[in-house]
Amino acid sequence: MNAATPLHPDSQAQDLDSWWMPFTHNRYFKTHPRLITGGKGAYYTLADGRRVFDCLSGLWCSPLGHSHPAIVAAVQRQVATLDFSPSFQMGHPEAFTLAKRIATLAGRPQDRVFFVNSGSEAVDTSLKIAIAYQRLRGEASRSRIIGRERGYHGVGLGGISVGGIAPNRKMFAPLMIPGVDHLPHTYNPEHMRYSRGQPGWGLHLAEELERLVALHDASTIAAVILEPMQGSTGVVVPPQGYLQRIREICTKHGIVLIFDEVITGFGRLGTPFGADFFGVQPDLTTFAKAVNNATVPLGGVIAREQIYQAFMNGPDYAIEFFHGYTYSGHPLAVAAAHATLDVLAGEQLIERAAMLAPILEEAVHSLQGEAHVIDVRNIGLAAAIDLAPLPGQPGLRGVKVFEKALDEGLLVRFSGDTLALAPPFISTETEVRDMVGRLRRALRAIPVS
Ligand code: PXG
Repeated sequence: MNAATPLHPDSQAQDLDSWWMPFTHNRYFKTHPRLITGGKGAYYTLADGRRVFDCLSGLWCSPLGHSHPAIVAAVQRQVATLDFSPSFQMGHPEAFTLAKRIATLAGRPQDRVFFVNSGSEAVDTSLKIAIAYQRLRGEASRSRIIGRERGYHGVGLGGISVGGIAPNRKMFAPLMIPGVDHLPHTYNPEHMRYSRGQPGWGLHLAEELERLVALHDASTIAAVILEPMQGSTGVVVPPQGYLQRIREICTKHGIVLIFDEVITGFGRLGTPFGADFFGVQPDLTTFAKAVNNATVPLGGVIAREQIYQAFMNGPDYAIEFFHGYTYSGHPLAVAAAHATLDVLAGEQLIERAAMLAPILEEAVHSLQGEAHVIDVRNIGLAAAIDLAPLPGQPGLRGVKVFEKALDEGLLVRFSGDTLALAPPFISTETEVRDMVGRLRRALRAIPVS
């Protein structure tokens, strides 16, 4: 910084150059800035004073709304009591109780929870646990991981290797972990356009896992990682019976099944985890985001008791798993998570998400037939709308609808020409219906070509 650089951010409010923003069209953004300056409940305040409804609960992560008083108070208390404590060879009491609460919420109180700081770290941690577990049980030849096309598992080197979104992978091909293969994704517009909830078509795609086992041999496969519902790619919902069949095949062949529940964990489908919604239990579960309403970065992996026990060998003074982060179990993140779980239970917000789900379904499917709309999908309190791309300019329609929606008082998420909706659990029925009504107006305001 030179002497002429203003120190106070307000004095250079227009200078947006320095922050290289993540997953953002930086050049367009910096000529069309969109700044958020406040958040309260289900609404954000923009720099120009406008109040907008938060249609994606932040980035799928703030279902209790922003600055929930109970969470604010818990974090304030914690920062004044213990701001940081080392988690290598030391621990603070609330992290242990939080781990038990999370395992219990998952319906597997004996399972163990490893804390990290993000979904990406949770995914890479789960892959390490799976590979190490196979080795510890005498199956070191199982080094291969199976992901799925269109899957999003964060941006770590493990996560992009098992993920299935080409732009996230193509630049980094030399860094990919070797031996990964992918299941086909399950989206097929011909067979499932405008389906509500789980499509009836597509169960046969689970048999592709048997085909990969036949190709590579089970003795080389450590784990399969899937999002129970593919969120980032645009709410791609598994066909009926699909996850059950994947579970059966994994069990039959000794393959660890990992559910990436970074989006589906903590109530998004109206059940504590996606595993509960679909009635299929994995061996490892990743989580992040809503675990503490995104107030302080926190993620983790829930591991089956038997997987944890496989690591517990050798002398008891030796470290069993050479992995962890400075901020694993950070006191502020943990305090925010306890408060979040208190509110989720006390205000029955998971039940509320389940109650709002059919209202969202009804509302969002009423967009069928509107200009630009080519598909609508939904499950739990989540939905996606595919828009017809502008000829030769994929992604531009999404930007245009996003901007019009902002004028209508909505912050929607667009990714390419797909819009995603995942409103806060605290939303009212009227707000959910109104969100779709405003989106309809935004769609109608966009020229057809
Ligand atoms: N797994 C899944 C299933 C995710 O959805 C991650 C891992 C990575 O989490 P972190 O905390 O490292 O970002 C995610 C993240 C969107 C959107 O608009 C989705 C995510 C992140 C940002 C935006 O769909 N998912």
